[in-house]
Amino acid sequence: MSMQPIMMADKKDDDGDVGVVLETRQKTKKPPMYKVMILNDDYTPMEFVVHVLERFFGMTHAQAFELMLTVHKKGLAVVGVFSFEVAETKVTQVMDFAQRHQHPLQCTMEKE
Ligand code: TYC
Repeated sequence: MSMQPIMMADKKDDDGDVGVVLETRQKTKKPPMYKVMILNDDYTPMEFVVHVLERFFGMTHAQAFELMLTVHKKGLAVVGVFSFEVAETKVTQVMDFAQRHQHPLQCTMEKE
C-alpha cells in the first residue's frame, strides 16, 4: 500500500475558477431614449402646430390642440419619447415640414 500526497487534481471543484463573483446580475443595458420637444414662437400659426402633432405624432385633434396650447403658454413641451433613430426622424420631418411652409417652428431632441 502506497501513500500518495493529495494533489489539487484529486479534489472536487478544481475548475480553474478563482471564485471572484462580485455581481451575478446580467448587465443588459437598456438603450437610451430621447425626448422630442417643440418650442413656442410668435409666428407659427396655432393650427399648423396642431396639424404637425396630428400628422407626425399620431395625436387626436383634441390631444394636439391641448399640447399646442401648453407649448404656447409654457414655451416648450415634450411631444414624445423615442429611440435615437425614431427621434431623429421625427425632428427632421417636423423641421422640413415647417421650413417648406415657411414657419419658424423649432423641434429638438434631448437624451432622457
Ligand atoms: N405662439 C404661436 C401663436 O401665437 C402658436 C405656437 C404654439 C407656435 C406652439 C409654436 O410650438 C408652437 N401663433
